Amino acid sequence: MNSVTRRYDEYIRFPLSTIAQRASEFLRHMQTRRTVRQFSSEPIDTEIIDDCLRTALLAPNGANRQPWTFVVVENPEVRKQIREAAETEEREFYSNRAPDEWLNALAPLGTDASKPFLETAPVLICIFAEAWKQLDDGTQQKNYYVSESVGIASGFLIAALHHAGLATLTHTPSPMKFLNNILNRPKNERAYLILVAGFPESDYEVPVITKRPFDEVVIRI
Ligand code: IYR
Repeated sequence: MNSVTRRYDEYIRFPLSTIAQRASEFLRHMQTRRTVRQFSSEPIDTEIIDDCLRTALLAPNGANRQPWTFVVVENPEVRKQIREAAETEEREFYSNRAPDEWLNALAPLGTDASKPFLETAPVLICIFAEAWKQLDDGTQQKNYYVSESVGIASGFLIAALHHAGLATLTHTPSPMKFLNNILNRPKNERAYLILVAGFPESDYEVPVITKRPFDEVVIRI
């Protein structure tokens, strides 16, 4: 086999009782995660966001190409531009593009075209998926499982931010091409997700939702 390997010596083998305890503690912690749509403007230290991003960069991904770029936007002027462009797309989505079926599906969430959190939250992490790389010899190198890889990294990032004690919102205005223009990203990168991060506004309320029953979605054979 044409590979270079080394001993995996970071792996920690816990006692079985510890493994069970850790699994249930993590579950209990993740059960407290909710998507937040109203953020306070309280700032977050750069180092905290950077550590959460370092966690995201550890995600498993296709052929270890790490086909992603995370643009951290704190600058109020840039956030204003992003809000304006996103709301333009969203107004079009809510009033024309979205079929009634889709609008009905969103009704319980109470969302609309107004996206003030893009300016109030202290941090927007704009995540780009890299379809291919431009090599020095001028050729293009394809990346693999790009959506899957970036989705997994985004999941790591959401879990890391929640674990740290911060709230997030996955925001996907569609189309998101405007992000390439505002943030000056090259054409081999596709805007994938805006992850809004910060602290929930005080007395923030969440939609009452339920999760599908475990036995309906987990099948053991
Ligand atoms: N992007 C729109 C609409 C929207 C779509 C889905 I699917 C959601 O789960 C929530 C919102 C918006 O952000 O309002």
